[in-house]
Amino acid sequence: MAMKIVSMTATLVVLASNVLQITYAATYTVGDTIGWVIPTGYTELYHNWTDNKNFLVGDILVFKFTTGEHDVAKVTEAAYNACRRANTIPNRSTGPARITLNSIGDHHFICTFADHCAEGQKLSVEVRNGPRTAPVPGTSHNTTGTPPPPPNSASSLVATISLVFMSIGIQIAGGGRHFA
Ligand SMILES: *[C@@H]1O[C@H](CO)[C@@H](O)[C@H](O)[C@H]1NC(C)=O
Ligand SMILES: *[C@@H]1O[C@H](CO)[C@@H](O)[C@H](O)[C@H]1NC(C)=O
Ligand SMILES: *[C@@H]1O[C@H](CO)[C@@H](O)[C@H](O)[C@H]1NC(C)=O
Ligand SMILES: [Cu+2]
Repeated sequence: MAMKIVSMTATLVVLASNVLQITYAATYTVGDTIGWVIPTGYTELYHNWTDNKNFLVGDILVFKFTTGEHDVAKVTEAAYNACRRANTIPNRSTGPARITLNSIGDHHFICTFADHCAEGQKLSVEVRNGPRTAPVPGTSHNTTGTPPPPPNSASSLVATISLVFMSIGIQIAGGGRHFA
């Protein structure tokens, strides 16, 4: 009997940890509806866009731009500060471009066209350790682990509860034979 309880507990722990392992990689559209352009009005557009946002390892930046009019180059902090674009090979020349933030630290991006960077088409984000365990409101996500619940969460709750009871039933039904 004690073994049966251990076994049931193990099943519940496995089920619970599947739920806890969900991660949410946030997908941010740089500049939101403005996209990746030469800012008009004020040069701090992309600096201000990062305000109140958390960037974690695994998150994705989407740079929306017209191919042939802009690009995205990941550069050093020095190149970012000086808008140095000589010998800079753009990482992405086709819009829209998705770049996954795959390491901790500051990540710097510029557009290498003409004086676009000097006019404010530059972005610096500080990336902290992930993974993200809750979705960010107002952004889309790629989830890993248990699939995201369908729109009707009542039916997914019922499904989860029946799964738990099914597993307990299997453990009880099968328990006797293990110790025969
Ligand atoms: C951008 O941020 C700076 C510093 O926080 C602030 O002074 C400025 O007003 C902001 N600009 C806009 C247009 O929100
Ligand atoms: C961008 O390109 C440089 C080389 O030009 C490379 O070292 C770097 O890993 C690339 N980064 C991304 C995010 O693609
Ligand atoms: C995230 O989802 C998009 C489609 O919504 C897909 O194109 C992309 O490959 C996914 N990325 C990862 C890391 O799963
Ligand atoms: Cu540009």
